[in-house]
Amino acid sequence: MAYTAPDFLNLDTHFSDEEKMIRDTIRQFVTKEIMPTIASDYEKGVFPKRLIPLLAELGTLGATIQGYECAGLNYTSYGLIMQELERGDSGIRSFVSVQGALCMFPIAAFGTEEHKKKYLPKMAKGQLIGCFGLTEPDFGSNPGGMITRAKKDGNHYVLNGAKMWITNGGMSDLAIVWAKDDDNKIKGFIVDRDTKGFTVRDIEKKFSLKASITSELIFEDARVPASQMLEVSGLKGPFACLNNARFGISWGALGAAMACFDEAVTYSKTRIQFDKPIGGFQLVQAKLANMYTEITKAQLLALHVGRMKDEGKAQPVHISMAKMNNVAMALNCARVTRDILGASGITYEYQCGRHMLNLESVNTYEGTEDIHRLVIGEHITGIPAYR
Ligand code: TGC
Ligand code: FAD
Repeated sequence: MAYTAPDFLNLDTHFSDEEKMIRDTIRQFVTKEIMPTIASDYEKGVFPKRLIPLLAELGTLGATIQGYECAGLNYTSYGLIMQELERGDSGIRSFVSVQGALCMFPIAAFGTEEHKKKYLPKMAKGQLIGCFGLTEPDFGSNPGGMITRAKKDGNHYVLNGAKMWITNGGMSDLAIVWAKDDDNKIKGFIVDRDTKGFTVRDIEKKFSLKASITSELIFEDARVPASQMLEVSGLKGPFACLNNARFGISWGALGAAMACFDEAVTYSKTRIQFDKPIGGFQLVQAKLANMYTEITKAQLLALHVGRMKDEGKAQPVHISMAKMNNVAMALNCARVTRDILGASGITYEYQCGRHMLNLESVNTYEGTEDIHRLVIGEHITGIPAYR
């Protein structure tokens, strides 16, 4: 079915011709390559790997990185790419987020020249896939408590511990792993998949992000050359990556919300009950009007934070607000669309149920909705309320 993207305030006029061209290219790609098969991929619980070379060819992997065969786009363009990909499915956007923001970015920002030359061009081409291991079974919202250890042994570090809920884990060629060294400082390591003592177990039977691979990474005396350590120390290393990924998610969630709104409008104009389209009832119109308003506000927030990021002025707390607001907004749009579609909304024939289940994860990962609320609370009061 044709897709009409909501743009109530004609925000198109705020994008450059290049940004619109990038957005429209990805929009067409999603319509042609993702929409025809995504419901079936999701139902089967498989990530469509055939998309990887296509996503690479479009320059979506590590899109903001300059050089090393990456596209070197601005952050607003990157946001628009995420918006369009998540119109297709959160799992596809997740794949691109993790590869670019969580794996290629730390190599570009904290890696040596040798790391950059070795990994970035191949990652941009989708020939090497990365995953990002921060969360542990007992440390999710509080990653600073991690117990994974990196013990120095000559010119190697020996890694022991486990990382949980790791996107792309099962198909990755390398992992960016965060662990505490002998001085209790958090360090990042590029761990090649064939490292002895590094094993991966996929997490099956999910009802969310089914078209995405989620895994556990296990390290048992995994010896990693000291030369694979990134040049950053402390939580600010992983958090710098999260700032980029959370920014992308704030745009991506918009795409899922826009897809749901379009589906709700189309359905409400054609579904007849009590002898007229359900879109003619005031209660249904109220739901559509509220969704339209919330999507419009979220578009303004994403666009403004995008421009701030391009000017180097976006602070983590701005990104927290965009991630918190836009994902919660999208989740609500998906739930309301599911309601407007009645029983049809629970089938794979429509998108809203799939988006709704995906967005439950998106609301949790990269900092839960409440963690971002607390980041904003700390900004307002100066008092951290996490512990
Ligand atoms: P805190 O004491 O506040 O900070 C420790 C150090 O980190 C610095 N920092 C940041 N730096 C850059 N960007 C940020 N956003 C930063 N936030 C904090 C801070 O300045 C400090 O630096 P320094 O030099 O003084 O040491 O640390 P805390 O542990 O008390 O932090 C509080 C809290 C709750 C905000 C933080 O722990 C948090 O954000 N928790 C959420 C964890 C999270 O988001 N995990 C995500 C895992 S990855 C993932 O989900 C991928 S899903 C991918 C997909 O499929 O798309
Ligand atoms: P918890 O931290 O246990 O939180 C449970 C509940 O308690 C939440 O409602 C939370 O808001 C609340 N809570 C916790 N602390 C506080 C507090 N101080 N005040 C108030 N409420 C609080 N991680 C990675 O490192 N890499 C990945 O690639 C990755 N991919 C993921 C993919 C999927 C599909 C999912 C679902 C998760 C992924 N994660 C990944 C993990 C994700 O980042 C964590 O799930 C998230 O940070 C929350 O941690 P948790 O699940 O342990 O929940």
